[in-house]
Amino acid sequence: MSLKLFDLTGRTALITGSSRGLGRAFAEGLAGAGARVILNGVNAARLEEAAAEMRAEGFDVLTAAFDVADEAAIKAAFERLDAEGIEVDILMNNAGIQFRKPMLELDTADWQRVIDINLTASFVIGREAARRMAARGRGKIINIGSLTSELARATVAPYTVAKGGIKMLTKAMAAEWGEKGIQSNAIGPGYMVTDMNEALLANPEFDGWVKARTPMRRWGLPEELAGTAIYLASDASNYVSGQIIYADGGMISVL
Ligand code: GCO
Repeated sequence: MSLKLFDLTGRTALITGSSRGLGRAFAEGLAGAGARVILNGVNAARLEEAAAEMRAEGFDVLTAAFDVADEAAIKAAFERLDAEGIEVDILMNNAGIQFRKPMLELDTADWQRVIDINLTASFVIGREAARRMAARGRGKIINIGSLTSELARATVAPYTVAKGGIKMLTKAMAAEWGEKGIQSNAIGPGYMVTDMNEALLANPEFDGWVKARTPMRRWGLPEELAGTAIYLASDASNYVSGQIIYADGGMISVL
């Protein structure tokens, strides 16, 4: 079996929320496998900075600054790509936020914001990309789930509901778009060393819980997710659809 199956040369990947954290690691991974990457974020200056750093590594990088919770901005971004003749072969719906508060104290506006960014955005951006992929008869969509796609943890209800929804959205996309040549899969990161988890990492009790609860006894590093992304973005996964692959040090598989 040839490693060429994992080669992304000639493919273009849009990764939402990719100026830093997991999104940046995904972009570095796909670019390292040969893809041209389109970085996305809300902050245009930070995006250009990330793009410049990756171009300095020799990667082919474009940017598309838009808020994933803004449907009009999403449509405009895809129309700009159309006008520039840029085809999105691979979409990674990575952008996400966390909001930790017990439900009894949670405002509906905070709940809705997490759902809009962590779930609805993946549908809206997925639909825009899939309309164009379907016209070409091929495409790869990779959504980002979580351990909370399967299990709940107190204080993160909207995130949990959104990530549970991502697992099923991934399957719904597979159900409807398989016949159009589109594979839809997801990655479920475990506890990763990211800005989003800074407060948890700094909490010795929580840190200890993660290490005790995870068979590999440690937090994951963003770059450790890149291989799974390359697999799901490449021809190596051409008959894989509707799946969620957990990269969590074994956490979700043990009691
Ligand atoms: C939390 C964390 C988690 C992780 C990850 C685990 O508050 O428990 O933020 O949600 O980020 O999603 O899979």
